[in-house]
Amino acid sequence: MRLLIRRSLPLALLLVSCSNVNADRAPEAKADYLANKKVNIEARGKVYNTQQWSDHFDLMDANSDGVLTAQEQADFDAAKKAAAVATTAALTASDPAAKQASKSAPEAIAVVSGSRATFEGDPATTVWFNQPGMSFDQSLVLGNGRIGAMVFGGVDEERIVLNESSVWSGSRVDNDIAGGYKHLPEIRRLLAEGKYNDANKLTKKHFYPREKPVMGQRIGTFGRYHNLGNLYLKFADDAASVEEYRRELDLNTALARVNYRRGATSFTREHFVSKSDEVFVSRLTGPVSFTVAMDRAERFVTTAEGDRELLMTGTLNDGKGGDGLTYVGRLRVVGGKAKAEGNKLVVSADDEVILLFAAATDYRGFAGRQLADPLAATSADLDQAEKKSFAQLRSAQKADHEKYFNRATLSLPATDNSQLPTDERLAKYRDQANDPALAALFANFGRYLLIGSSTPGGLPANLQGIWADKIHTMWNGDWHFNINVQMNYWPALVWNMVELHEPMISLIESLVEPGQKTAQAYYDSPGWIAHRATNPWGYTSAGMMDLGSAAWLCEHLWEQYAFSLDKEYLSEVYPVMKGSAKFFLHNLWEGPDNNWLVTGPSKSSETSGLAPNKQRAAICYAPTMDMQALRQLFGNTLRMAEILGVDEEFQKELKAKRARLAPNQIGPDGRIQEWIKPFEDTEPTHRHVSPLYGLYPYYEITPERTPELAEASRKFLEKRGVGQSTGWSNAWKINLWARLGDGQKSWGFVHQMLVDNTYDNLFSQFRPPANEKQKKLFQIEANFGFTAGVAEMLMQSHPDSGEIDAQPVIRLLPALPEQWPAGKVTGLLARGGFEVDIEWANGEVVEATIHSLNGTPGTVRYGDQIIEINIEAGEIQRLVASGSEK
Ligand code: FUC
Repeated sequence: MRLLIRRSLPLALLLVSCSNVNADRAPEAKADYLANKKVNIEARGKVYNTQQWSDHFDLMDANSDGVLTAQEQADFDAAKKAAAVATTAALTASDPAAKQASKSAPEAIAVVSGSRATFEGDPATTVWFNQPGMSFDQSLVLGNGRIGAMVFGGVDEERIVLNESSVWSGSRVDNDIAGGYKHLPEIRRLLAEGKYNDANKLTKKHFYPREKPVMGQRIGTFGRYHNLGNLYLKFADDAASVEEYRRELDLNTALARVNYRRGATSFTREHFVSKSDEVFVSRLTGPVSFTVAMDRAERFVTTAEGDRELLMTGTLNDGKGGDGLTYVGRLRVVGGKAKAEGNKLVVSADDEVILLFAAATDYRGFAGRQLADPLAATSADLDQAEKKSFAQLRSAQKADHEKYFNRATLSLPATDNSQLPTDERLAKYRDQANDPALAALFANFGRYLLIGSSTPGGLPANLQGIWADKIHTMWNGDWHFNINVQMNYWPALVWNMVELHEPMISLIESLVEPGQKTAQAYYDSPGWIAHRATNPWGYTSAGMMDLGSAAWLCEHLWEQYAFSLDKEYLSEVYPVMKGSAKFFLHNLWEGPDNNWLVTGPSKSSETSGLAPNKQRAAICYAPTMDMQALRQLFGNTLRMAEILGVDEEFQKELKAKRARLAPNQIGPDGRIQEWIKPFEDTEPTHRHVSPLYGLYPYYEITPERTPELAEASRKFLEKRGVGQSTGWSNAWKINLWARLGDGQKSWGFVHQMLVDNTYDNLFSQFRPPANEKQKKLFQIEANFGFTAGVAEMLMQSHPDSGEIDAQPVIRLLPALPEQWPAGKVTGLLARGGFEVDIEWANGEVVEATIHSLNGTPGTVRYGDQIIEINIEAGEIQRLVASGSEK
């Protein structure tokens, strides 16, 4: 079908009828996740049972090379023992508050009987349940970018998990150990000679920090993101059975609502977190009578402040044996009657009562509220909020949320399955029910979560966004940047939430100062560098050696400009970009192959190749991803300098060295090579797909301009496997297959994620439940990667190549799977300053509108049709299918 060009105001878009679609199951057979991993581990000459594998896996990721040293193994065993002792102690503790906090999950089991509530709402924007949640992964998730709440909705007892984005232990310390550079020539010589074992040892010895991130029970100076606490509402006993229970989250307005009837009485509870007013608000309607309490698992005191306020406060571990950051959670009862009883409040009301909750810390760092006195600040927040009516609070919060959420929409065909409560809907979907709208819901949920966990001026979304129910968050709930934090921000630009990308930019800027010290200390180098993971304390030290990940961060600096064309912003971030480029320019060396310039010691994220001499190239030189990320970094830095008209000499250096970087290579088996030589994979189905960085998120590999490399990427991706993997790995693969233009393969991973990587409340699950004994784990980046992937299937706007002057191309429906024959997406942002709406039916565009934001010329591609766009800022170009002309 050809598209015809119509310039005018857009007509009202047709509604697409949502007929049942014949969806086949994913064409791929499910690989046995665990078996794969076992193979991977055994390929290293080790034998692990399932439990050991699971434990090993957790620890391995804190490591730089995937091998446990005796010391690490001993630390881990000790930590496990300590954890067991601590748990037993908590369970037998006589302090009722500690007991309360320790039993967390089973808390909210409630008997809900009688008639069921039925579906009302949009299946692409409603998360709902017929019963209370039993654990955080069944809760309704709320957030204002800083304060988070997870609502369980119990009828006898409501538990709400509370979060605040700066609740971090640890402290700022100098972790660098100077002098590694003295050994760089030797390490590089060993690498060039293929003596990987020796290079590995020497790197480990000279490139380590005073203290690296620790996991388990011990808190080091790196610190950890923690749960803030729990809020409990214990309702007065009522023997009447619960009818018409419904617990619902409306993604359009960010309101959580719990409704039910007991006997003749109806109860409603509404919850939201307001950005404008910096408070979490709950309104309870109906004759209510309940006790309010707050606790957390450690380091807290809760006291009643008068009859209407509860104050929970404490000081976190600084990781050096002292007190670190101070946090405060303060709750106020507005309306009804309230009376303090010990450290609880007893509340009752005939019609309604409102709870306001404020939270703050005294964290003062690169982002966040920068408060000296969180006690005073939370009081002031509550005083301010109390002056407003519920309706005023709600309308301000709704506007804050809609500002971002309504900029884009997505709908895919709904079916009978789409009408079910979300947990049943997922279960039936797993059992082969057809439900394209479920993918739309999951994608919309990613947009929702980004609004909830990111706010301009705030800290960026961490490994769990801002939502943690535990003190010991996995991987410290930090900012890992060898995939995770970048993936968190993949949907921000394309889904039209440019402002929410800002916390990511500040995170990168925050690394410059400590990263300059790190560059000096370890590399005797100008510029700045950081190594794979960071925290609010400016951690940049060596130890985790996948160097390319720091260059990867800088992609975000450029992309923000590519979408917004904001020159003022560009001059602000150019020095950051330049600092990173300077580091890498200084540290490139001429490797033994073809005079190519290479990085090293470095690694291809968290995996290693087996060299012909049977040595493992864990620490290596010129892993493919590094080279791709450097071509991108140098290219983008060059473009910035050109646009700003600065640094001519530096531009020349960048151009010259960029041309000499080791190129992408295709191995003898036809796959893109992960290392500079065609080493054997030690982990053929490893979750990282590092050498495909050049395909997505970067775009130096495209089917149009580099078809051989695109084909080699396809082969690489196929060998990495199509079955179960970590959430983020599957999410990345949605995007990669979309870039290869293969909608069916992308859909296979969409499907895989909905089957394997999704909790009932739609949080993404890191590990598939391949084995009951494996610990489940929530990591949020897969939510975001999924949302970005769905956009990538429907519209892409990257240039066709990594050439410096390559221009963006808007591709309509580049990877549409047959399972989504009809649908509508609006408000997607395209590079070059365009907003794009697409409506399609029978797998073809019915109408697309391209809205120019700043009058730049653009190119649209639909199949083999190329359409040049030349309109003024604010104008709209309609493209309608021939035959459906209006
Ligand atoms: C990276 C990944 C791990 C995990 C961790 C938080 O290191 O390789 O799988 O997601 O980040």
